[in-house]
Amino acid sequence: MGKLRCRFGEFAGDDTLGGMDHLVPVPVEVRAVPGDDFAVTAGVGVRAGGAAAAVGELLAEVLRDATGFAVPVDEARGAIALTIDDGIGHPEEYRLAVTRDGVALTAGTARGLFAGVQTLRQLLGEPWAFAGGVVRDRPRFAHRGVMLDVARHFFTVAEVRRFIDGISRYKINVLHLHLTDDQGWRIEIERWPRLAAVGGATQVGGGPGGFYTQREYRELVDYAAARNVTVIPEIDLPGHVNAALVAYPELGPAGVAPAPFTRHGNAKGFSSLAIDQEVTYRFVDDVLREVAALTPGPYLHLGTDETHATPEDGFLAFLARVLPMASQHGKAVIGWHEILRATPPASVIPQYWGRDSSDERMAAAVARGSRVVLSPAHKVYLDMKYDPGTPIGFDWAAFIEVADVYDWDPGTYLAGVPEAAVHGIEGPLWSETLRSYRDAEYLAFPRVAALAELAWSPRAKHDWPDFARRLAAHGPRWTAEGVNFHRSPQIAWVD
Ligand code: TNX
Repeated sequence: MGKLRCRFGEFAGDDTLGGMDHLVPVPVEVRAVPGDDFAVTAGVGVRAGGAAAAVGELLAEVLRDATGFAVPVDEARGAIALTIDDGIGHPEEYRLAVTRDGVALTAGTARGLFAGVQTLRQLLGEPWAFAGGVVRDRPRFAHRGVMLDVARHFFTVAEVRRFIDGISRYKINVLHLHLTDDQGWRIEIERWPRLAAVGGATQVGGGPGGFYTQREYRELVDYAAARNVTVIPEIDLPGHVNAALVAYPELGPAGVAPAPFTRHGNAKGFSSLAIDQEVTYRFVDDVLREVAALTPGPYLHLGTDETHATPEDGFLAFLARVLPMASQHGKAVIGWHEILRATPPASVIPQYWGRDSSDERMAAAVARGSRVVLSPAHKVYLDMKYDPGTPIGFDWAAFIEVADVYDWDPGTYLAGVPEAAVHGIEGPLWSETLRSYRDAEYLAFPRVAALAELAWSPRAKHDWPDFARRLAAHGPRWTAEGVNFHRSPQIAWVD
């Protein structure tokens, strides 16, 4: 079989789809071996045991859905073999070999196997076969993130799961959930039940809002973990707290309940916790304790952006008390780069959302030993419009087309922040202008694929025309899955 058809369509000519030539993100090394495809037939099985079993089961489910075959998972037999090899040092590295005799996927950990399975999925064509060849792959950056703002617009557990499915296909491994803001509080806190019950009942535009019970949240975190996605919960402090003040007025400087806030407008950074009241610190400690207990991942995100309603000395005093609380609850802290005003310890990761290519505080933090996450707003803010015709989204940072996301180098972007200091990159999807989950998909795809390649693939493989050509083959996959993606005019989409 020389030529494969993608499972989502038939393609004439030499531009074969669904093969080694259309992988996104592009692997470190990939070599197609035409004619050495592995035919997937009714008797196919997955060989996976021990730490590989769960990933093997995920792969089997994918194959069952696509082919209707039984696809058993067994630790001793099956032509598609998933193997853990302790000799592979990097936790997300994998090696894949597809020949007419079978598929061999090897990695040092289940996380590496999961990454390899995502590659394998892109190799599946119809009639059912995996394209022949070999891949050797590992990520450039450890943190490959997307942020979803569930505060301005609430997304259900089912929607967030679907989002996790969509981003993990591209080896995104961090989902930062912006759980609290002026317009809504989305996570149940047992000690402060009105946060969710009252503070969760609003959103932009005045809809019903919503929140996750602790049980739902835990299930979401587990679902993500099974797909090598670490959830980073953000509790935005000490500003962006109007919803919390509606629920508990004693937490605010005025001590009286403000009106619920359901607009977006320009009114950013208008709310603040009462910095000089003890109740504020009991509240923060309780919230961080409960959220930390729900969080297997190492990080809590404490926000700290746009604290225009908090006096500067109060902001510094607040962080001096709150940063140690996060450590007491066993977590490292990420904050928007404004957190650097407090000169935090080097373990704190600043997330840079500025648009400048130099920032003194970022450079100084790196000089002190900090690692950083880069989210320059004019490159990776997924809530920016693609172009003036985009019906949703903002444009305050830029219009951001696919090529804009792709065309920068995180390793050289910020003065004084070398590649080794870059923990990773992240695309925030703020949701003020979103009306539905379909809107979220429209803004995320295909830009997430560009972000993912920038974060995963080595700089030496960076090549816009080649990326655009490979990306074109992903349109039919999104179409088949009902993903509402933007048909960017920069891409010669295949139908
Ligand atoms: C700025 S960037 C914000 C968010 C808004 C976003 C809209 C940052 C840390 N704060 O509160 O949702 O702009 O684009």
